[in-house]
Amino acid sequence: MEKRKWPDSFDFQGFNEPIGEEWSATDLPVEGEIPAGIEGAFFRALADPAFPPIVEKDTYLSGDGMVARFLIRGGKVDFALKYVDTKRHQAEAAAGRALFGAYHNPYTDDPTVKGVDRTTANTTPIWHAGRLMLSKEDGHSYEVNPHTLETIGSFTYDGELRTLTTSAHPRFDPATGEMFIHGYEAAGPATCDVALCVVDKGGKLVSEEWFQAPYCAMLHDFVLTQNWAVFPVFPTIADLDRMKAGGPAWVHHQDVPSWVGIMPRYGKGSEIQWLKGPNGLSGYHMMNGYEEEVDGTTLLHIDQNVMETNIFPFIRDASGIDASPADIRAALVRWTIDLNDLDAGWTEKPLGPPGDMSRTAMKDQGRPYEIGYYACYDPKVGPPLIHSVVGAGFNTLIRINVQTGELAALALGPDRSINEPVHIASPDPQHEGWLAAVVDTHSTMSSELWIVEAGHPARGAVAKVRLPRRLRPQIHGTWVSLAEFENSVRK
Ligand code: V55
Ligand code: FE
Repeated sequence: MEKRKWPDSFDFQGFNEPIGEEWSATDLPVEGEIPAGIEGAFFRALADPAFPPIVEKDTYLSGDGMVARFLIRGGKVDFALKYVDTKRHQAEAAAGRALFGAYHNPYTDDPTVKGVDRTTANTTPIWHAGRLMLSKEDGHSYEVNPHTLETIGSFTYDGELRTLTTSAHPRFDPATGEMFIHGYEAAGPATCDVALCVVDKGGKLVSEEWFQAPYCAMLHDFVLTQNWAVFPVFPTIADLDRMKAGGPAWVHHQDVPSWVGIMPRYGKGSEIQWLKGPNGLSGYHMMNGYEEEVDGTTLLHIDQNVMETNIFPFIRDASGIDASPADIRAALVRWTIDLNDLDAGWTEKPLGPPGDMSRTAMKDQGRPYEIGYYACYDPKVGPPLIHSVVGAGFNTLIRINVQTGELAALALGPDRSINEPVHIASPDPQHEGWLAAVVDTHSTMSSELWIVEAGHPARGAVAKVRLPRRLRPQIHGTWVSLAEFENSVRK
């Protein structure tokens, strides 16, 4: 292939330089020992553009979806990486060049692909009811065969789905086995319609309730508790006229309030209630949330990283916001809502240092919990290194006890970036399990899979799996036990 020419921005440089090749390898070299309790598949979504963009500037977020899988069995590790063969990927491969235009703006596409599904399915590998689905918030997920990584097609629950989108951040109730998944811009570009879908343990779509958001926000994630679905809404807003004029889809508004919508999780869309909060905030991922009975009322706690402005440089540029990432104030915080006093809005309490890609054990989702994990960039560990979606990679892995504030950290030093970890539950319920994450070394441009004791991240990796080739940084990942993997719907 002729050498591809990439735009001059961090999205395409250093560890972010596109790779664009499918490959696989078996029995990778392991330093240390894979703990015997770890058997399963670690699926990862990557963004890796097959062709240079047709717009002058483009973001990392636009890259074609690829799905990666580490398969861990009997202490051995296999790896495979393949494109998600979306309609978009097919159309561009046939043309031998990019045809889809600016991020999230269909009005900038080449006329030959008008109406073609433009999602890249590059954000999260979702596992539910024995199926693997690669998702992005701007369209429907694509089902992928978990064994062959071959793409099956767009996934719409047997055509039952009405929303035009489902997000990359479903929430699961570990007790019922249900999956709750929302979709914003449910009725099309820049619409305020949001859908909340309930999918039962068997994978059947049992309800789809719509509500109106206060504005068309980039509604990336939400929180599920035992009774509530909670939607933090931040003022990164799409505008149809601006999009039609070929402008940026997303502009962040420092002078527009944030909101939280709360809806009974099995309720009607019309039951949503809105609480208004401070102007200009931003957030993408929520760690967890739960309800607590206190003095005759119910408190709803939502734990998430909240920032004073949007973290994506391309969105700040489009918004005329001048701030370097290192100066943006942020923190892991707890927002608490008193269900008997919604007019009071919410209160905020700091929990931990700023960071993102938060995880908990699946058993803790939506109920009172203690332990969370996330990645952060700590300037004391090293200078910012180009890695992943916001420019500076994460160099520290954090374990936090959200009840006591106790922190433990694995600092990776000045030459490494860490991708989002997955939590792997242990067969021993007394044991906290493990975290697995790909760690990238910049000086050697190489990637390794690290396995860390979840309860003791500061001790470092108990096993490192060396990869023969560099990986492009991950977006999100999902752990699937070997039993679930082997009982998949697709064989
Ligand atoms: C995010 C990632 C996306 C996207 C929108 O992490 C938001 C946030 C990889 O794609 O399209
Ligand atoms: Fe995300």
